[in-house]
Amino acid sequence: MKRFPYKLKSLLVALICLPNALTAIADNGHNLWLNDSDRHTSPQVSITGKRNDSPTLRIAENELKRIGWEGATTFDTGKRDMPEGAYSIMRTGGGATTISASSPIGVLYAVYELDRMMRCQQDILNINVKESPAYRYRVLNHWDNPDGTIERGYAGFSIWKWDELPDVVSPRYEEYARACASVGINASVLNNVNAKPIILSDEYLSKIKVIADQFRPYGVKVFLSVNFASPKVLGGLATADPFDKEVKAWWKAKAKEIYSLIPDFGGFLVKANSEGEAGPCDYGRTHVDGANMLADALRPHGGIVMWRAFVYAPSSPDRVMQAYDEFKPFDGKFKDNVIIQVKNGPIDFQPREPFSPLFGSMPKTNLMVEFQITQEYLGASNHLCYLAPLFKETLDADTHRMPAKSTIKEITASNDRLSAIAGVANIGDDPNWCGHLFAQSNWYAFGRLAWNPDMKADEIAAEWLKLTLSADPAFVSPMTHLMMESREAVVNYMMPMGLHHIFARDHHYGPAPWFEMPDMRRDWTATYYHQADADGIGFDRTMATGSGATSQYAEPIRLMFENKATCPDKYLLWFHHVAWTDKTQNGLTLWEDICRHYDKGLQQARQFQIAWDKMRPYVDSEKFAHVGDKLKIQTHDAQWWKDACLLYFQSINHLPFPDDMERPV
Ligand code: GCW
Repeated sequence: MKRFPYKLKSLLVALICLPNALTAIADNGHNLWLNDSDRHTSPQVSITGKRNDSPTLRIAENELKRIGWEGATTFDTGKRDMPEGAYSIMRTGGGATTISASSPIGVLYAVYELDRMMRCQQDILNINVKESPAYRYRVLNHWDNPDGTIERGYAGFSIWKWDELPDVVSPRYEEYARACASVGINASVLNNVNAKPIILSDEYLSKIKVIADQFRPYGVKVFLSVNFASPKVLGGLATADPFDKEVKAWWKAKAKEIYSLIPDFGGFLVKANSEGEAGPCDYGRTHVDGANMLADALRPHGGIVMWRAFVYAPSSPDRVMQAYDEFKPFDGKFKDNVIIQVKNGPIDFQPREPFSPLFGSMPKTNLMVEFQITQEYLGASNHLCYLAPLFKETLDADTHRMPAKSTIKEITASNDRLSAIAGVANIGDDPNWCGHLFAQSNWYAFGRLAWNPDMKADEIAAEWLKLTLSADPAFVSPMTHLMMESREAVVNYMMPMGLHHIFARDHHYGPAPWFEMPDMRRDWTATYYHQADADGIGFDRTMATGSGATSQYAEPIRLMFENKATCPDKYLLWFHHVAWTDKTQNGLTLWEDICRHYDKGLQQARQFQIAWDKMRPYVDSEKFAHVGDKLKIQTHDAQWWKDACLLYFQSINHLPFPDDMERPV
């Protein structure tokens, strides 16, 4: 028998494998939720209104072709009465489409909306949509350093290639801006809030200009984090005192220089007098003095200052109280182009925190929420943890500070004044951008909620799944369910019932509830936060017997938190020191309830693996294996968390585990 020619055989193998190989290349997650498959058509696009030479409109036209839109389409950019970014889309009976907006970016947003509608299989024959963004600035904060590393980044190195810029322009700059625009994100702070002065040097500004040029057609404004000591370190001045004439002049000149390169530059983000960073308090001045000085420098150019309220000092008797105590007295004192950036909770992006009491407490001050999209305290890019439920928990929380409209989203999303919302990005140079494929959903969800905080978390999850993986209901339904459960699962196996900050020091990944060191700041140890002893566990923050942090909330919340019987179990150990044998709202003893939560979290992680394993038919093999592998790590870690925490707490209370619970191993 003639031997099968070797070359022909390899060719056949290659041909058989080629489609898979191509899928693998195309499907490594690089495209995010923007499926770039070939759906080209040639809709007839006509442009009315001004600026028909706009690069943004050209992109909108190309995107319309890419998504396969059909029929005559009009871009009308003459609608003066619409806020920036807002748009309307009209189409009746499958005929012509009219997209109206006040400026080109609204048109581009509308085209991405059409893409979403098509791929989520909504009715596109009859469309009558009007959309307007809730927040004026929808911001990603990158904690990227000039050396290419990312603080709390879990998806590789920075996508900003400082050593190549300005000569080499990575295609990722445009891809990033496009992804942001597709969900309405319109601002990007390129560098870490722990800012190095060098970012304002001529050398770096010329690089930043190139990035800004790439972002501009997609409506994404560049912002920079600035180091308050820059006039000294970079400018060679003797001081960075905000009252010093030369310092003021230095910032004014710097602002002018930046705007000459980047005319639509957004402004500065500042972390001052926090975790060792420089600030106005170094010179006996206040946060108001520092922020207003920078605001004056930016005002002639239309820039804003986002000034962070993340402050805590070892001298504070209770870390959760400090931002409120320090900032509330400044209400009404900041200039109107300053906005105070407040983390969602009073500590630091924990798996669960009550909302920061600053929201609603400074009615004469612009205030914005800062979320963390990167999962510093939620399993990094190893754990599947869909964050929209966490974001919603804050946005929907009612502060009871105003007679009406007192939820955090209502307070912060006002249209009458400067409004913004920020998320610390989870983006790096990994091929799939975010390390974990499902972590892309958190970038997506942040953008969607920044546009419309009334959207539901499950609605966004389903949308993301359809756009990114498969629109098959047999996939979307169980996976939406899994995503919706995932954050609670993480809370259960890490820090249930109001426990917080019992992480291992520095990396914040694994458990270390036992962590303390003789000469260390108390608020950097874990035992400070859980306060477990033979009798009970939890931080007493009541006014009656504890630190009094409950006093920072308005009635009736203050009373609800203050009273052990009415404090929701999910915040119980945040506000109360509770006896191990006390009964919780579940009717269990506290110890039993804690055990059950940890065990439930572990069982949930196991169920996620089982659910995912059934999804093989709907997902390409590379993504299927990637997510499966990550879920293995997650389940392993869930067991680690449960065992470490329960065995440690048991070493303190000496109580038995509930009979019917799986023992720590
Ligand atoms: O959560 C802490 C992080 C720091 C971070 C800081 C902040 C950028 O552990 O890495 O620094 O918060 O938000 O400023």
